[in-house]
Amino acid sequence: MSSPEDRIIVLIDMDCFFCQVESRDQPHLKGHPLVVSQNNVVLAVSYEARALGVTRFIRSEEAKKKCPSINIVNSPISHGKSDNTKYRMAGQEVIQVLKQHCETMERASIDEAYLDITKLVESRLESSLNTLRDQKTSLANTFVVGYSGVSNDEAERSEGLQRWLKQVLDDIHDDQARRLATAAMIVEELRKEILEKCSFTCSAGISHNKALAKLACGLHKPNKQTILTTSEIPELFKSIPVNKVRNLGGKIGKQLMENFDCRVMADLMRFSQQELMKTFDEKTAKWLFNIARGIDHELVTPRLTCKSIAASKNFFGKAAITDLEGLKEWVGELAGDLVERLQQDLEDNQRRATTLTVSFQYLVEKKTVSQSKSCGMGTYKRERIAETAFDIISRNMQMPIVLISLGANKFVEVQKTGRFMEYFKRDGEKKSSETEEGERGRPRVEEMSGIALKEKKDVLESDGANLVKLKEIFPDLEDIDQSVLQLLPIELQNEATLYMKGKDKSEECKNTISGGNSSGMKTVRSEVSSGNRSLKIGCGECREMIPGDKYSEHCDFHIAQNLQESFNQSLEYSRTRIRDRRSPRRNKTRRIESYFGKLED
Ligand code: DCP
Ligand code: MG
Repeated sequence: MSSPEDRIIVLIDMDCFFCQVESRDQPHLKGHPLVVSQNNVVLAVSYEARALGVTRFIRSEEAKKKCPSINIVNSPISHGKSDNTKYRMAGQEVIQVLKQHCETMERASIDEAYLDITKLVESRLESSLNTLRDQKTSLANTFVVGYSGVSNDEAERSEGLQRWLKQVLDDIHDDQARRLATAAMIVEELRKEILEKCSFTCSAGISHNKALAKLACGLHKPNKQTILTTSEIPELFKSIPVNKVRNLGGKIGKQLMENFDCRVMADLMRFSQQELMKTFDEKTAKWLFNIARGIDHELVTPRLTCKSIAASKNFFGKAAITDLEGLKEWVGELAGDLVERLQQDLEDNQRRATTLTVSFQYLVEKKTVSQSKSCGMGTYKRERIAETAFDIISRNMQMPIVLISLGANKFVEVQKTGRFMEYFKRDGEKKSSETEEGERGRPRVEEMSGIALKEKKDVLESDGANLVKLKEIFPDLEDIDQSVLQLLPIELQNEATLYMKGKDKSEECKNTISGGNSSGMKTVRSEVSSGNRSLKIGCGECREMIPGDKYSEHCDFHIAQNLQESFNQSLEYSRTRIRDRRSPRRNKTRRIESYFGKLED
């Protein structure tokens, strides 16, 4: 491939997806006007209902008024809010079919996926062109931009397609077009297989990048596919509104219309990158300059799962949350919903979210104010997530609250293949064969004496590799979920216990210091100082091997560091700055500072 634009990219988008899922469950709805509503708002409209003027986002009653014969299905409710699990799982069925044919696939939404089929096309180029030449396939649902007309008229489609195909097959030099024709054959097959296996129709866009594939896909629906060649872009862009292009639907599109008077994509061609940089940053300006010419370098990132999982709810009008009781109730519901989905996701995709993002909106003088805060997530426990969310939102104390969203993101894999448990079993097997190597050079436990023996044994038996593994599963080791912990092989359970002990120990000391008594710290020192000074001791906090005679000093450093961190956190969260310079907190901070000063000396 000489350039990224030589890629063959496809967008598959399911037709009126929620409606198809519902009519698969209730076949008597198939072929009839149908809408799927959530909270009385229409989210999906069947093509039969669209033909009768029903549109998305109207209220169910309005849909009924427009089309008295309409069937209205309310989507399932769970935790007091709409539950899309059924639709998500149906989308997953389609992904499973596509996965059999294409590795480079990115799930873009509940019913959309991008596929990079460049390699597949290469491998089938010659044979597919022969098939097309021999007219063994009719590409029955394929449209070609610039050839097949803008409507879904079949005669026009067929005539235009044949004209284009003749050109493609005669001109052996138009490699791009030949590869797009091959792609069209492959996509017809994929769509047929989806219909056979899942009973869903879908539409597709076939072109050289994500933006063009997405644009092409929307041109002919339902149950159709559209080829967009680069040579047709200038003409097509004369009629494409700016906000219909991927990534231009929001603020950027609005700025282009307001600041540059761009109505259609062809208008954007008039501006140089420098001119665009007067409004946009360099990266955006460059992207806009390229997209005006149909160029988009964004790769299809292999990803079959969504980047984040969120449980959200709007609280419109009288439903707005006005007190802490209401807030507590709803964060509990949303956390419950989130946890159910995260647990399912863990089972399905063997990954754990590491970050929790709490977003909420409240009204101030009838204006909506949005806030969002992210923090580490080391547990899938409903209560802990609810507490964290409650803490974040209530700290703000602004009412009424009109939206709450609890999102989990930054996922880490917990295994590459096979089941969760098998992974750890395999890993455990590997570990035992590595034990000999890992043991070399370590002091024998019997070499130690006194009270410190037990603690040192624990520390010394700890293995850095185990800690790395443990961190893959529990990125926030501060908050380990015991129920999941019990599923792990014993060495990882031990590692976690050791880690927690190390934490408890420093917590204990922290508490003692905060209370104005330093005896806890001294105890740790005296225990450790009874050990063999020639040995190195693994630090339970930072995992470094520390010479025995430096160990107590090292522990003190962590104690002070932890204390400092906890002060920093409370300072960050505090809404009012410390005003009283003589406050006890200030005195404590000074003590820590002087302690660090002492260490540096
Ligand atoms: N959906 C939703 N909320 C939105 C938009 C869509 O819950 N704001 C749901 C309902 C849709 C599904 O997601 O059925 C897929 O969205 P699409 O935009 O792909 O719309 P459809 O699949 O319904 O129709 P189309 O045939 O135009 O793709
Ligand atoms: Mg769709």
